[in-house]
Amino acid sequence: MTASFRETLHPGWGQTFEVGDILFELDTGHQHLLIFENPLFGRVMALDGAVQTTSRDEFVYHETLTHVPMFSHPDPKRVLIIGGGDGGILREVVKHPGLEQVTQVEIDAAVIDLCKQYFPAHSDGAFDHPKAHIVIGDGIEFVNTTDERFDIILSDSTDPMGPGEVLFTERFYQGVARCLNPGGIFAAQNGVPFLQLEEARNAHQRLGQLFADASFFMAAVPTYVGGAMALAWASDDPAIREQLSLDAVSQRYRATAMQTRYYNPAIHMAAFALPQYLQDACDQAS
Ligand code: AG3
Repeated sequence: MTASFRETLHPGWGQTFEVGDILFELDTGHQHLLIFENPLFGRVMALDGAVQTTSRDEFVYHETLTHVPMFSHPDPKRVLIIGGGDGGILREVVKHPGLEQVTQVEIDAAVIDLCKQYFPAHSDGAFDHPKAHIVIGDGIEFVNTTDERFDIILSDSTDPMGPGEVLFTERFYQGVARCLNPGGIFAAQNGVPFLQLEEARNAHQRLGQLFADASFFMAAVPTYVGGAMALAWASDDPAIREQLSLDAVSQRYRATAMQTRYYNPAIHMAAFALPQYLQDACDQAS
């Protein structure tokens, strides 16, 4: 019999992976971490029974979460990443030539070490990039105490359970608001709203109290099953999103000459279109 892994993130229903070699299994003290091989998705990492990343489809998520905010901003120089221990977001952030500094705050050093070893293409050397500054620490503490200010803050967290839970609280969002520069943009993993509508509603309601503009953008990540994933968006200036043009995005994208596999300017503009059930949940929440 072949071994299998069944995701337990959504009660009553879950995707199943055939498990080839188990490469790593550990209780990190923060969470239960499992890395295994699957014939279709390559290497798969799960934390506490929820799929976090696979080598085959990670680019969809990392490119969208990074480049939609980065190319919406006219000139992002200072970036903060919360979580994101596999380095996929960091890899995409350092592709932006105008970047001056990126700080990443990850609570679990073990995740970074293991991902360097088992998912080297995720970070692709970015942890050693001269503009990258890695802090092992608590993201919520960091945003509430740092003197630094950022143009873009990206939260690449687990779902709101276990260590990721605090990254969906008012206190975290308040910290984000406090260290975002004027015109800055916050973006965050927010689950698949078809199955996790409450999480979208909560985030929207909390962010809406702190930011003039709170919304979502979307991407269909194959292994984040249950429909397209919602990525939270917040900024103090609604015009950044509402008046963004395809021309501006295309110009910024072309100027970097970067290679992407999912992201492009048309995807960028389309990502802001929300299904009506999510739009309605936002309207009720605000
Ligand atoms: N970040 C997002 C995992 C979320 C999975 N959630 C879900 N399917 N509802 C994982 C780390 C990627 N760098």
